[in-house]
Amino acid sequence: VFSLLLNFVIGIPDTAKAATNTPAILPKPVSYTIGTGEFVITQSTSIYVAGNTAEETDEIYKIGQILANKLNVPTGFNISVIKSDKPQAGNIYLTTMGGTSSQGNEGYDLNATTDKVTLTAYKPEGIFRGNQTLIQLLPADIEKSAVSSGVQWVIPSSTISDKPTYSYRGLMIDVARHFFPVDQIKRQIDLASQYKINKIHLHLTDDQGWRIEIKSRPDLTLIGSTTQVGGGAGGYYTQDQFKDIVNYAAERYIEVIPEIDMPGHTNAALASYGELNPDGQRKPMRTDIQVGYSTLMAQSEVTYAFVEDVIREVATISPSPYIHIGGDESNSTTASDYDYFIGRVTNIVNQYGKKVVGWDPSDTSSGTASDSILQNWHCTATTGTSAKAKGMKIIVSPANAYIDQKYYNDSPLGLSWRGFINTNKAYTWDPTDCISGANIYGTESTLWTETVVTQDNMDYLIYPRLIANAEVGWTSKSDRNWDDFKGRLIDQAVRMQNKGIKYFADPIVWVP
Ligand code: TNX
Repeated sequence: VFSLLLNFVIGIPDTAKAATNTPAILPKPVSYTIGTGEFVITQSTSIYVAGNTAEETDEIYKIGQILANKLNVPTGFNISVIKSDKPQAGNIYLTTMGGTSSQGNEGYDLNATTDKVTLTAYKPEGIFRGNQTLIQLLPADIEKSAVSSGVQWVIPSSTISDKPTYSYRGLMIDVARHFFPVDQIKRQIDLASQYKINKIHLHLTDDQGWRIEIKSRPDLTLIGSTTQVGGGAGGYYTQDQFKDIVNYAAERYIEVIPEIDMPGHTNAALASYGELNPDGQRKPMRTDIQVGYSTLMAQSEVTYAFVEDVIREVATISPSPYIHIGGDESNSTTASDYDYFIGRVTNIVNQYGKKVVGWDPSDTSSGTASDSILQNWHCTATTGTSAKAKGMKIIVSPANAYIDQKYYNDSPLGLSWRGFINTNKAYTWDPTDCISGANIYGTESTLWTETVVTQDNMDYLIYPRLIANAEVGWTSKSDRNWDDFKGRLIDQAVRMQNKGIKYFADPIVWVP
């Protein structure tokens, strides 16, 4: 009562107070109880790490360093990481010792007392996910990129047990329509990891641009990368830059899935190599946003020699078990050519030791392998039925996950062919709405970038909708509730600001 009165007198709004007393965790954990008292991080706090093997300890040590770096910036402390399974009072302890297989790869248990903070997981990956929760338990200033003095770095006594509902929770970034430099992609990966996103799908090629160096096919980047939607300069990632992105993501326990979109969405390739066209002539590059006009020649061996060069090199630089082969909107490919093409390319991908992901209707091809994954984006009654019958895993990307669409009619950015997707729409759905009774691997939010030019544009469309989608993938349907989510998202505003995210203050959440 006294503190309420004090807040009233000095004018701290109730919401600000709620934010410090009841940390708003996004996505919502399986269970969370707050106890009495709190743990305080001070300049003498260390992070203790211990794994079941020396190798695992080394891995957790690196995760501890990422956490220490994060904490040291706003606190101004010099928190260090210590390899030891005997944590002293006053410290944070990250360990897989005592973790159980029931936690799965990403699950964790977090126990904070006045004495210490203990995070236990079955795998180091679970510790990384748990650290994101730990950070959300601290005051919002923990997200600042400069020292914030006078803050008490408290973690309320907490008992949290958590693990995800779906094991694939992805974000696709289209770097073909507009190109984004490595640092901007890394920044989005880092931000997404804080909401426990664990897959980044890079849409590397499309009609308007080819964005990945292929050494055996230099014209793909010499010619095919040189422009983008609207006629800007475009660009591409060298293979070393791509590997750099992959490593950066891997440090955050995020898998990067590269996409080479085929047989449609291939104008940049057709513009780079004349031999890929029926008349042997290079197509002009295009900077408009039409879809469905381009195709590789499904009946030409020249095509498959090209595809093999590309897949071979991508397979070499990409550690993911998957290569996404596109397969969407091949409106200029006949049905039988499409059927044949998907089968041929599936074989090539498999020969290079990778499995296929494809947009619907790639699952309908007679050549689709049962260990291929379907990305079901239409989510109609018929899309995905082949995949289901073949026992394929399915990633769902319904309109609710189309974060390239406008929020509202008057949104300055975004397309609108799938409707307006405000934050409520991005939250109130379930993967089983897309397809039921199937083997759903998880969800993916898609940032197509026809209207996205700058980093701020990306932030605007991604946030807060990615947070909503992330909770749909992580938290079970029965634990999800719009009003509860909205309350936690309201608290998240100051954190997003502190992180430097130029999010859209959706009026359905932040009442103007
Ligand atoms: C359709 S969705 C596409 C993309 C466009 C998007 C625009 C899908 C698999 N293909 O080529 O960028 O619409 O929203």
